[in-house]
Amino acid sequence: SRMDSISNEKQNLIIVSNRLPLSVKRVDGSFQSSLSSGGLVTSLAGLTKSTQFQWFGWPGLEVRDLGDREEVSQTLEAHNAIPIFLDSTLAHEHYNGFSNRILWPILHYQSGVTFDDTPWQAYKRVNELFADAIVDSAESGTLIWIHDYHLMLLPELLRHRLTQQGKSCAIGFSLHTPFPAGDFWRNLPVRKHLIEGLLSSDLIGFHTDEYKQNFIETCASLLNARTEIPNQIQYKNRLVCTNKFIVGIDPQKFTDTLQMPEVQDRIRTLKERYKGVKVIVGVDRLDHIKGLTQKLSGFDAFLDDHPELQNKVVLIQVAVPSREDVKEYQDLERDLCTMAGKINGKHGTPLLYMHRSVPFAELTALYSVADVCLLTSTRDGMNLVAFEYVACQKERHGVLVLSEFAGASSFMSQGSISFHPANKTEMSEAIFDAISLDPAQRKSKYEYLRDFVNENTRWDSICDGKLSATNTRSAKWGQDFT
Ligand code: GDG
Repeated sequence: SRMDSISNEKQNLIIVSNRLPLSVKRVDGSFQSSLSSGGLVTSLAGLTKSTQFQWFGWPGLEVRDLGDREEVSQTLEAHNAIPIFLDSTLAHEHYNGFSNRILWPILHYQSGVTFDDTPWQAYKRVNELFADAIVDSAESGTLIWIHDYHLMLLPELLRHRLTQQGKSCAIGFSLHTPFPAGDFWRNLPVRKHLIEGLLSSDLIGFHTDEYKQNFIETCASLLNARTEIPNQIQYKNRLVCTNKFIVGIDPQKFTDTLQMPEVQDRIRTLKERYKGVKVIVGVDRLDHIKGLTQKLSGFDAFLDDHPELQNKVVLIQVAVPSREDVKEYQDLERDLCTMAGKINGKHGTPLLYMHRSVPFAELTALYSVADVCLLTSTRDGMNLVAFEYVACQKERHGVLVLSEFAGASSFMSQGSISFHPANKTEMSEAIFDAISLDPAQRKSKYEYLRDFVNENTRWDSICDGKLSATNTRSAKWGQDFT
């Protein structure tokens, strides 16, 4: 039966994301690729064990010459990666122009976003080019799993092409951002196109029930879709399933790294350096949604409120460079630099602000020596740093201070201290509470979070389990309805 053939061990899977998990570089006239370190990459790496898959995406650089394109394709082939070539202006308008300057802020409830037709046309064009590139590689029965907001039109464009070729495939879509409440989504003039684009999927996955519910309500109000049955959307001749998938981490990777002798050395050095000092750690991409200006003002308020703690607290903040071609991100970086300087001038250098990325081993050492992890997102799909910190706290039982606006907060609030990121007083109190907890309270919070992180590794919850199972089912519905 169809069920049996789909549960076969080696299943055909196509993964699609805007960027490939490998970065390609031109070195002395030839091309080299290296694995990127982003969250999506690590999360899907384990799939190779159970699944035969191809990964489609933009290789991150412009390649014009046909011979060069051939060479890049061959370099990537060894990693099952298939490049979709885009010229640099188009790629820039799609990625920075529409995806990051218009769509991303709206998904994260930022107001004052101005719409512009040129980047929108580029967004459509890139989604079409992706559909063209993928359709020929898919066979009936292949699962196609599309990731994130750069490709919201792709399910519809792909479905259309697949149908033309007489192919029946299940399409899954995972959104890695929040989905805003109905009325906010109206700020986007092309809102209908994007929702219709998504509704050619069989299954749409969200990080939390709230995002899922917002999406369902938007479908009902904007498109008159039928939504009486929980988790399902009926639109035109399609039945679309939605669900919540807890995107997690592989905690073992962190505990293994912490065991390495050089990491142990590093931990000893850091412990020595910060003897008698409470260490607060923050790790964020330099992005407005992470609430970094709020974090620095909250920390400033905390230091004002507690002069007795001068020289007894340090905030180590890693702000990883991100989207540096976008003006709003350049402005944010400048503001943060100024704020960091003021805080250090005023309070005797309690802040170590790093505008760079740190190697993975160093990251785990930092997590491990920190008494507190402070995450201040104004909105955030999930926030995996919260998970990673917990994975490194087996010995210290450090405290997670987590903004109520991070998706992770809807699962972790019981084991953490939550606060409103725009409220400086609340943030200051939350930090103080965190460093004042007694060992028994810390232990019980830690154990709650540890269990949550260990129960929600990506592999159990998404790939091996729910997504393929639900996809199988909705693939069948897809057939019933077409
Ligand atoms: C998006 C959504 C959602 C960071 N700095 C360094 C470094 N990192 C790694 C972290 C973590 C990852 O980057 C960041 O993941 P987050 O989930 O915290 O945040 P976003 O990048 O905004 O991710 C988010 C996620 O997608 C997944 O769906 O949770 O809400 O915004 O893994 O460790 N890694 C290294 N050096 C660094 O300096 N090695």
